[in-house]
Amino acid sequence: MTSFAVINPATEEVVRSVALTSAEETDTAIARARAAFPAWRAVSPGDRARLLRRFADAVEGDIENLAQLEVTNSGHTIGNARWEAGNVRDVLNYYSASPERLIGKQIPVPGGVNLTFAEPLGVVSVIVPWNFPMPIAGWGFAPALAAGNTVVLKPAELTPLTAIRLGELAREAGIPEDVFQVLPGKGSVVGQRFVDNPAVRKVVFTGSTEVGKQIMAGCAAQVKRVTLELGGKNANIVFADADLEKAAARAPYGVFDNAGQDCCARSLILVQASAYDKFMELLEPAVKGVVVGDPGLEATEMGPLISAQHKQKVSSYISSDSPVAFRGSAPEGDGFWFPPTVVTPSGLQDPLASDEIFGPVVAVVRFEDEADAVKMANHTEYGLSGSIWTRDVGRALRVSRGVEAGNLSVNSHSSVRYWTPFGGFKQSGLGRELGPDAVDAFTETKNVFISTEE
Ligand code: TAP
Repeated sequence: MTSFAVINPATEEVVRSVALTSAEETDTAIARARAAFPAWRAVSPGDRARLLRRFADAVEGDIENLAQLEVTNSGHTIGNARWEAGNVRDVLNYYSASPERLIGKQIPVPGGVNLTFAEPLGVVSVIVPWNFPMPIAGWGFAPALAAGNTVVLKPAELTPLTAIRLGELAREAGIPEDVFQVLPGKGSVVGQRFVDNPAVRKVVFTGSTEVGKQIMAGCAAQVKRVTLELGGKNANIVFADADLEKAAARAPYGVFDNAGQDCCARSLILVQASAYDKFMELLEPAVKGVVVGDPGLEATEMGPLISAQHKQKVSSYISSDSPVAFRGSAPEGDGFWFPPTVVTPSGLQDPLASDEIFGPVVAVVRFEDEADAVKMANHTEYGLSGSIWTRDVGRALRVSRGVEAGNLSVNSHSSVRYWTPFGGFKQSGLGRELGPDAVDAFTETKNVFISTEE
């Protein structure tokens, strides 16, 4: 068995060594999940709900530990990491209401009675990226378990620690071992078995658009169900009639949160030309004021990038020729640090304005009018999120309807609430997670007709 050395990205110190699951071990785990499925789906709705609530309580009791693990493994700020652990608890509690509400329909038909049932799929697999290890895991496993499926989950190789702990907490809460298994390992090994092993009935994938396309193609061979949450290049559109002070003060947190390693990061700021100079004047102190440093300190607002390799990728976008307007600060020395950086490319053809850099780099570009803003926001093949800053409610609604993205916010940068749907248009994904309907994506509708004829 090979293992992986987990590195603290803020210090570059080795935290722990984690064994990597092999392809054979993955198949064994899938077989166990399959064998556990009939008993799990037969657990009465009330008991399944109770087990999920107990799991939520176990997470609640471990929030500080989970948060510290994420600070150490992923460099998330302690404030964010506590929110992320709390999100797992909330998502479990929210979907604990589902087993008792998997309600079918009675549809009027001649000659009998027609019923529909929401049947679980069987073994569901969840593949998680390194940028939000806890919430993204929970968005998959909570509704999947609630619907009566058994789950195999693969955290990103770089960030397995909180997922391993969540697996332990599930067992402590009384969820049978084979019903929810966490398999740390490589995407090309464990993730690939999830796609290829026919006993897995669904792949829930969050990650890059490139790998998502491969997963979708692989799943096609078995018509395997798939949900994809992929990349984004999200526009923050600031109209001249907006509260410019507030728009500028909030803009850094719409992109630099989690060091920009967020599929919803508003990494393209589109500013109406007549307000551009004023906005940039206000943006500079806001960017320079972002507190970058030790993620374990309460006051820190931005930590390091996840790895040396990722830092290299982000750094490759900035050279001495880059149109850098201004930058914030970052610690020197050990750790994968990169300062908040504002660039002003001449247009959307520049990779700074069109690539998902996935780091603390934001491009600011001018637009002329409303039509122009919508066209520019839609220039990308992505379509995940975005923001609109204006005081004109009609415009806010028109632009919200015009932008081709799954999650928009007006006069804020919020994307994720566990009780509202989340997901992407175009190449940002397929399907929706969270919200009242997420459980539907983990069931098949079965139609049964019962003849009443003599
Ligand atoms: P990826 O490289 O795509 O990795 C995501 C996950 O897929 C990891 O667990 C990875 O495993 C696994 N994987 C890699 N190759 C695979 C394969 N051939 N078969 C099955 N699984 C495979 O993405 P990343 O770099 O970790 O994450 C960043 C990307 O995720 C960004 O593009 C970001 O926008 C996107 N993202 C999207 C969302 C939503 S909700 N739309 C949320 C977060 C992130 P290993 O890396 O462990 O080998």
